[in-house]
Amino acid sequence: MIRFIHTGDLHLGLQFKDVAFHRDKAENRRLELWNTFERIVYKAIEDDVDFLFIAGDLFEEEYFTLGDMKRVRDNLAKASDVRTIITAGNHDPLRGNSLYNRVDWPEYVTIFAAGGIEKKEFVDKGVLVYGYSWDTVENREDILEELPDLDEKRINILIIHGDLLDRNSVYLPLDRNLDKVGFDYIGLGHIHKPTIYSNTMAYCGSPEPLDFGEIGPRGIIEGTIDENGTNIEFTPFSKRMFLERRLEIDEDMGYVDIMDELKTIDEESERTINLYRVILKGVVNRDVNLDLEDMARDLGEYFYYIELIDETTMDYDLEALEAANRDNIVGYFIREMKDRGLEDRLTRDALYIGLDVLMKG
Ligand SMILES: [Mn+2]
Repeated sequence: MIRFIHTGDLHLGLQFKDVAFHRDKAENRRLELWNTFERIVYKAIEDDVDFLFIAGDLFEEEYFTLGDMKRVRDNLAKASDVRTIITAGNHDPLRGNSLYNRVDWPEYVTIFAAGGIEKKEFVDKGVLVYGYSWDTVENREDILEELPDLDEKRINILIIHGDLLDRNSVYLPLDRNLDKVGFDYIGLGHIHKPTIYSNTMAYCGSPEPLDFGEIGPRGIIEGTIDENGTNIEFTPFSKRMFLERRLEIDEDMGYVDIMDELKTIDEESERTINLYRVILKGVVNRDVNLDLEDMARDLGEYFYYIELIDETTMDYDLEALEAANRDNIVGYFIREMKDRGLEDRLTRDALYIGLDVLMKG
């Protein structure tokens, strides 16, 4: 039996320059990527796995330094009983001047060369690993064409960074049929959302999410392969999650009510670790001043990070509006909606949304 950990898309070195969240949080995030990488290596050692697969985008070429590369090397060097397998992705392509080529690697770390699918044998483990490294930032090769024959007496594993979701992708489009070729495991990189397609094919996803485009749990894939087949499972491993919540408010709620709801939108143990985006929905009382930045600041001690998005509508003074607009479309609209019955939540929301449009128009 062999045991493995499959990771990828760590994006070490990323500087989070474009993200919406505050600079000190972004700087923290950069350190947390490193910390999570180091935790993964430590786990590989502790769990005594046979292989640690890294399926591309280990680092950000744009920001990475030789010192950073040595830090990667020195971490992996600690895992001397683990075969670490690295295939390069589109963010860390393996071309001539790549930092991958500028440090000396221990013999138990294998970095696949660019230029097509390569095969490496690990005799003591009875394993053949097929790997593919990028040497460009875009790539439309058809790798199914060049797949070598598998050796059925061995365990066959493919590690590759590519796009299984889009046949027209410029990021190495892959075919779902890859799973039918006969590999005991296909460890994919590139899509940051962890996705298990079958027992034998999965995206590990980014172990540490990078922004609000990567909502929910993130982690690693842990697996075993023996004569009965392959078993894999997703293990949450990120230090923090990006989370999105919705808060429905209504015209009966004052500022304090809204803040109280926000403060308790999740357990304290979650709020003080994760990064939250809360979308405010519903109808706001016209006396409540929703200053989102002030509110987020006020909530600072309740959340590690929170940002608010306002998708509310205002509750208009219907009597005054109707009186002032008796003979135009605003008045007609209010009367029509009143006739339909404002005790119905949907009708009332439709009225306020419609008024928003009409008043701004
Ligand atoms: Mn990536």
